[in-house]
Amino acid sequence: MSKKGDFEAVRKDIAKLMHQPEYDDGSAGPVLVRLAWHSSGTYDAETDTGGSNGAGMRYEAEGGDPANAGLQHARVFLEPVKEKHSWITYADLWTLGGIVAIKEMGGPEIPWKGGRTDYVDDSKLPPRGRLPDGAQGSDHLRFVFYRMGFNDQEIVALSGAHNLGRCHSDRSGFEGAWVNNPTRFSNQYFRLLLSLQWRKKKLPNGVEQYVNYDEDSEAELMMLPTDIALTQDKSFRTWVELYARDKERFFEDFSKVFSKLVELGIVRDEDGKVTNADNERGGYHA
Ligand code: ZEM
Repeated sequence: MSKKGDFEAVRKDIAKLMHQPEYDDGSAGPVLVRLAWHSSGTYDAETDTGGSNGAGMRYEAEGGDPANAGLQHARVFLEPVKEKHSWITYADLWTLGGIVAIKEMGGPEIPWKGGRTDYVDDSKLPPRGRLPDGAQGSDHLRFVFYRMGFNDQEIVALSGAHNLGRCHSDRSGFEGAWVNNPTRFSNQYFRLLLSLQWRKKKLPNGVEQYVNYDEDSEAELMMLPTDIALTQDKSFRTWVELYARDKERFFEDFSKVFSKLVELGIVRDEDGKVTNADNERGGYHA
């Protein structure tokens, strides 16, 4: 147990659980990043619903959304940290988990502040279906990410997270990793999007994705239809090209946009204190 508010102690314990030799590519990092993203990415700016406040994924309505399949692994990885630092809210822990994971995998430092609540406000619950569908194209990406309040540049920067981790046919139906070293944060994803030749492949389960046919590469790599859409849309492509050639710029922009992502729906006063989180009523009310 640490002192309430000692996020440094929490960060250290999250960093320690990164190494998971039995899991996927040996790291809990990628799935932790996806947990942070999915807990935040349900936000709708217009109705001010969804977002990381409330940690709604603990409950079936949100946790059982097919888009969140597999994220229980991330939540299980973080459970010992919650047990040790019981004062932290899940909403803070899940967003901080992604921030620490990115840093541990060689990515940028990302500004993060605590203060999210685990109180579930029924009037703020997001309906299912708000997260993006990898089988779609650029119109869908704009529809989903503009709803959260992001622009084209931010959509492309955020997509750079696909440097990390992989698709699992038993979770999303897609299969494989985007890059050869999926536990190292870099701009490789953007470089491969432009440098390899991608062709459509139908998997045995009927799902269509793109694979490269570069015979020299170590393994077959993949892209989602939404990833390929970034190279086909003129406005998106400009940013893909920039991030492919300028890793520093990608790191800088990714840091800003990921920080914005985990703040969606969080309101703070001048001192950074969250003003729209009810932490007295921490539990779920149905
Ligand atoms: Zn993802 N993502 N994502 N993503 N994502 C997957 C995996 C990961 C989309 C998507 O459909 C999928 C963002 C944006 C978008 C990560 C981070 C971020 C998978 C594979 C799919 C299908 C899931 C599986 O089978 O396990 C779509 C359509 C997106 C729209 C642009 C954003 C934004 C992210 C963070 C900033 C990460 C880290 C993974 C790898 C997870 C893992 O378990 O390895």
